[in-house]
Amino acid sequence: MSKKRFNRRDFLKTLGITGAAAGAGLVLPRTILSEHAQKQIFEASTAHAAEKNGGQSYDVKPGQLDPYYGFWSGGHSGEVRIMGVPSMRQLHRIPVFCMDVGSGYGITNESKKLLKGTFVGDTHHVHGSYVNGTYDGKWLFVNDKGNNRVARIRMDYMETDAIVNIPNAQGMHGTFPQRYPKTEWVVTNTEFQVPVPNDASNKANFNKPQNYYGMHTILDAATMGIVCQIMLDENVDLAACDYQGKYSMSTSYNPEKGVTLAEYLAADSDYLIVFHWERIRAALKAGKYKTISGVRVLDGRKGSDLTLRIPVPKNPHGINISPDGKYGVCSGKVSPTCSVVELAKIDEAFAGKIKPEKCVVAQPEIGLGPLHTTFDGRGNAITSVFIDSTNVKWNLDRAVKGEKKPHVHVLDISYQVGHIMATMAETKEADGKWLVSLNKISKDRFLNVGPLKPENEQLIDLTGEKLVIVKDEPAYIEPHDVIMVRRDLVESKVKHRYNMADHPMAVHKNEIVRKGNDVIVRMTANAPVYGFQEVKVKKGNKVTFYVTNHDEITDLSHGFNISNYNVNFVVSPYQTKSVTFTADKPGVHWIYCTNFCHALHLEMRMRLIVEV
Ligand code: CUK
Ligand code: CUA
Repeated sequence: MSKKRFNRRDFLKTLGITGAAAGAGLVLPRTILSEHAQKQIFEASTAHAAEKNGGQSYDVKPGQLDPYYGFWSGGHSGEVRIMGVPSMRQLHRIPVFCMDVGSGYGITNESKKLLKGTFVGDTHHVHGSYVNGTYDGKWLFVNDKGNNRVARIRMDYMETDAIVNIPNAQGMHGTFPQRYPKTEWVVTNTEFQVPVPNDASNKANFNKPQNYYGMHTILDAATMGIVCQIMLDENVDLAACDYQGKYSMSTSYNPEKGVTLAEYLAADSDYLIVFHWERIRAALKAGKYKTISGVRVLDGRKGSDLTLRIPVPKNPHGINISPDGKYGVCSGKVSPTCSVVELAKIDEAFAGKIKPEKCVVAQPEIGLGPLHTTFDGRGNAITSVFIDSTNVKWNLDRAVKGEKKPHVHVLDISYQVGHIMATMAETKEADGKWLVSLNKISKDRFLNVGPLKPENEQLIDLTGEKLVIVKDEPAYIEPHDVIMVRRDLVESKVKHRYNMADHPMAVHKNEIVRKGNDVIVRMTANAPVYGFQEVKVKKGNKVTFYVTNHDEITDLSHGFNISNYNVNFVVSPYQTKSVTFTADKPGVHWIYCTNFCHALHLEMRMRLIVEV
């Protein structure tokens, strides 16, 4: 084992957290990992740590399938990844807001229609659609912080099927689907406050941050249209929906509308903002909105009866609801505490019977920099603690009874954890089997691959009293969050081939249609041949290829690469894709299959002849 361990002081220096940080409530943590931590990491690296702990094996043998689907957001790669848990095998990558030259997402006409020319995306939070508080295996929803979008992924094909651009807002962040009775609404938050509308018509406010606003946006899950926006004076960060279909809620900060670091940190108390859905529906019905950028905007600022502001310290980050639906846990980030909000009290606070602050029933001290909380379904919460680099398991009941340190176990992780998530933890079926800690920094945990190092995702056995690390996995840029869904809720819904009827342009007969300057080639792919062996076009023609894969055999996908034309995509069984380009380079350009499909895969090719 390497002796060289991660130096926390150096790390904080790189963050610029030194003297000034004290004013922000940050205290310098331990400088190096404790001996205890090193021993623990060593123990974890021995093969049988998990078996010793709870008898649970993380070893998924060749040919065996994982009991959980993990859906990982891919950060500023713009994608979503599917992992097997506990094997941590990467099973699939779903391009969402980004271009993917392997599958042709961003290259084909169909995907261009979704992306509308914007290939930069930053996916943070991925959540599944719900029925009665658990996953129904239908959709995933994911935000794009980079360009103000939310996407929907249909889980039968595991592909992006809708992307909505959200106006009047910037930095879509916390995003959460309705949990009960089923997902009809999806809420999404803006990290950044901006002028509303944020366009030339409102230029008078560009330099007046006091006239910037945050938004809690409600989407219709089925249509991916915008139901309404609720305007706020705060930056709204993470989001959650309750288990009753009554409320959504968001952590928030910066009610002072600062635009510099010192200003964001000025207030000692920020809010958990709760949104009252019944009142929102009534306000829409009563026409109490302004239409801005084509969207109905309701006023949720202080004094509004649509919102409740529960004071919590300080720049809180995660809001996570316990699987029994009783508590919301706000992680303090700049405060070492987690605030436990009893959701039943929210009714009384909205009714004016109690003050909002009375909703907070416990405030245990968890560690330095608590970010996100997850649950084992047995009454324990596990919180990621960024500055300490720990996962802290603590008991909710003990906290509510007033214990300041209701800790069960503190696990050192490597290093600087962001999100953590337990299996099924965002459902009422939380099963407390596995925990994943998404650590931002890997330092010396893996072979050195240059200055851009992988992140470190650690798999933790959650079945025993203590948390035990059983696996380190490197990850490329830059997983933020994850959900882990029991296999039986997903597997039967996932298809092996497309329904040809889902693609109205599916090709049943090979044909070339010429209309003026346009050449439309409609063509099959059927191992090991394309529908044509050659296609002749004239220089300057606008050429469109439609390709339908007619192989129904599971896992027989074809590629379609046009030499010199910057085109490649993959068509899977019964799928149709198309691409349009100008034939501006005369010559012979071989089109070939890029995806291994047949003993004569190499021979699966044809000529595009661009004549002059
Ligand atoms: S997160 Cu997105 S900025 Cu904690 Cu989900 Cu960090
Ligand atoms: Cu078709 Cu390779």
